Amino acid sequence: PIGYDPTAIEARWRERWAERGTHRTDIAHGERPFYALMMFPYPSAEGLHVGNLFAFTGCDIYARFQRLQGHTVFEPLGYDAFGIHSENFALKVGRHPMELIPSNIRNFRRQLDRAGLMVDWSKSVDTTDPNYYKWTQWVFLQLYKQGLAYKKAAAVNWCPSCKTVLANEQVEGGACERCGTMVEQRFLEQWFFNISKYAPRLLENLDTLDWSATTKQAQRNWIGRSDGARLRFPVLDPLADAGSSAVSVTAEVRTGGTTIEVFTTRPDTIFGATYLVLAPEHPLVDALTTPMQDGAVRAYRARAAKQDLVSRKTSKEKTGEFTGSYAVNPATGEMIPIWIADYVLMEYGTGAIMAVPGHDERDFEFATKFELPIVRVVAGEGQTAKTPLGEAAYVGDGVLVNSGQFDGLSVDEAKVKVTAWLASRHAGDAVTNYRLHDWCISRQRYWGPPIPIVYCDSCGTVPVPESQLPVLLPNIPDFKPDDSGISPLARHEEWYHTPCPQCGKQARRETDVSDTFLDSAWYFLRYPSVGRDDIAFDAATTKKWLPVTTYIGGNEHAVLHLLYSRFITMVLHDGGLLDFEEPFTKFRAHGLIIREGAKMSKSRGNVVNPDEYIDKWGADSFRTYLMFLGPFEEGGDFRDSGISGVKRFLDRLWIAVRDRDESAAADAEVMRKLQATIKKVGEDVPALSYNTAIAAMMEYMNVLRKGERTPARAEVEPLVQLVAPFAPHIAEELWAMLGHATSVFDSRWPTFDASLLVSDEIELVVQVGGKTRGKVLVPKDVTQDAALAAAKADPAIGKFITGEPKKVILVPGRLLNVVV
Ligand code: ANZ
Ligand code: ZN
Repeated sequence: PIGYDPTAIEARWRERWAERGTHRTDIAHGERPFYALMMFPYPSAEGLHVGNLFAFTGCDIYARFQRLQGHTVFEPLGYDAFGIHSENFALKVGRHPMELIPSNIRNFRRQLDRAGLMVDWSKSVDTTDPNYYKWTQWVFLQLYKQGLAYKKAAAVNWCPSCKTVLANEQVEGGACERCGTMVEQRFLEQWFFNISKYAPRLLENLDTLDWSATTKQAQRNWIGRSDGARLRFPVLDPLADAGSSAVSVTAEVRTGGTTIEVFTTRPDTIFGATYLVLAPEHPLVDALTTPMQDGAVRAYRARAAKQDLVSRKTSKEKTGEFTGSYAVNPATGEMIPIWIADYVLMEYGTGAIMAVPGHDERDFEFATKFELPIVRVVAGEGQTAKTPLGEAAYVGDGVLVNSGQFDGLSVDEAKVKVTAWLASRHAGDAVTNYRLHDWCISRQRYWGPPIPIVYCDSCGTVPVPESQLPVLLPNIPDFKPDDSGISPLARHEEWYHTPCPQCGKQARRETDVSDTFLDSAWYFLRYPSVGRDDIAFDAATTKKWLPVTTYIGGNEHAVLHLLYSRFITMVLHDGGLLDFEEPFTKFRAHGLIIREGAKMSKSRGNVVNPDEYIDKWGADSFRTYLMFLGPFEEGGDFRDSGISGVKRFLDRLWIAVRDRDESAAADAEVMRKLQATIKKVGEDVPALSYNTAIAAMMEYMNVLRKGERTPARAEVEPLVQLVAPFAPHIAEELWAMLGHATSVFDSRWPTFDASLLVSDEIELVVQVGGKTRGKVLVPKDVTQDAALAAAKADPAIGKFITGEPKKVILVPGRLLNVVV
């Protein structure tokens, strides 16, 4: 027999695990708790994707390894099954999500079971289960109680095809990320969570977290802290001064009392602010627009209102309109025109800017197009106050010029001094601004938890009392969204008519459902407490198991999901419900599997169906192969050919254990290699360097089976434990074959004898033309050619080996002599 048959072995072990409860975590009593969390999947109709399996396997290996280290490991998994993905799919295939999603979940579960994950299925969650979303609604109420949930009318990105609001990050180049339709702007009354209030804390806490550096950076960028100033520009009485040329005025005398506040990160450039720009939606626009400019301003605002926010930020060609009014630059005392333009966004800062065309690229383009004055106020290396700006703004560092008493100060000094000066004149204050917007959680869709709010004519907005949760999502046939912008639930009087929880009079339920990101912003709190129907999460259990020890997931969730989860955790902490404020102590982002150089996707037709591979090769080979594709945090290229090599490795392992000689003494050389392998795998696995760990085990196998020798028991037994996290079924089989009655995962990771760890590498002295030029590190049994190659590759030595050497002499273990 040349190999083993995974089909029979794997099915048998899965049954045994289920019977013995091998994967059940003793939540109440387990010692040294270790919470290994993986991002839960959305149960798509296509079933499990290799990308899912790559991620889950990577987490599973980590978790199994921690169990072998003596931790009580909790590895839960569930389904993120609400939301637009599921709903759109249901619409596409003409089925109801309430019927479709459970069947998707069953199929997912079947596939997941075959992957051999150490998941404790007794603690699973399905976000569409009323027993789960009851608590999602409860989370909403906690925010409401703390004054962090509010309703406001807001401009939103609206996809006319998906008929829903999109977050900015769901808009790509002005089009809907899902369907490609051009996005419009609409005004809708929506529920928001005040996450921006938490921006400073969300930013500062990042320093305390052990997370992938790229993920932390993505969060920092998203939160987007800017230090700057709010400066106030008095508006001139429009009727008194419209049309006159720029002259010095005394602000106090001629202003009508209105001021325009701008946010700037460059207060040092205020002497170069030659005009102001307001966002077209700015509330002062109507008051500022003179009768002469009224028609043009109206037309411009109407056009801007149709555009989506993303293309407004990115579009190259500058457009705008003059309001007809002027303000006073508080530094120069000059009157400067007030414009509106769509490159200024209402959502950021104050919705108004001071334009400094000399030193800001966008302002430069705008001023050039509309022939507005451009003044230099910063001079870089070799420049003076008089150096013309030429074709572009000067955005570099330097010293101030044309800036009165501040001339000669560096940009950084001037930022502080100019702000202080303006503050002393009541014209501004230093402020820190954050890009982070409040989180819009309303969705005018069907497939989500109804927002637990009732509107009553007498009592106003009334939160649904906790005792009345869940607000059940009704089963309605007409769940399809339409153009009206209101939720499908708003068509069902029989559902939304409800007695007011306060006064009992007839009232109306909120008909929007909440964002799927809310479902996933707290699911990790629920897992350990699944089964407790009286509470979202049990205090003692939570104290024991949380924060999550290690979280593994995709970098596509680096920003939103992880940020929202952190926010919700902080809010619950502030409400006295949690004693920690960061949910994920350690987070690692896994890489992506690509195929033939392209991301796997259905549209490219290059999706790998894991079922086929598992049928043919077994889950153990498939898992190990996935981990062998490349560094786990980088991912790799999936090729059909590679898996046979991994299967061969497991075959050889099986044969080695089966054919071992129980009475043979272990070979010293093999045992030395084994020590090195135990050490390496034990270091690589916790570092998620799975591919190198597998390579090390394969290398050991070559030593073990050199010349088809029969191994001794001591040479193979620890190897079975090393392989176990990767290939759990065969490891259990072999562990039993070695005479153990209990699971290999209840054994302890093998230790190694450091005294046996001799280095296989030596330092070789290299002489070139009779002179010693350095040393190279080479394998003990290096060949002359390989030693020469190593010498050439060393820059300090290689530079002396010019041309073909006349002669090369290797003194093994000591010296390489190159005659040139
Ligand atoms: C004057 C100035 C001079 C600026 C200069 C830049 C360079 P960050 O760093 O991203 O925070 N700005 C402020 N609010 C804006 C809005 N609502 N829409 C569009 N742009 C806005 O950017 C801050 C800078 O972006 C601010 O500093 C402002 O332009 C602009 F040489 O003010 B600055
Ligand atoms: Zn009422």
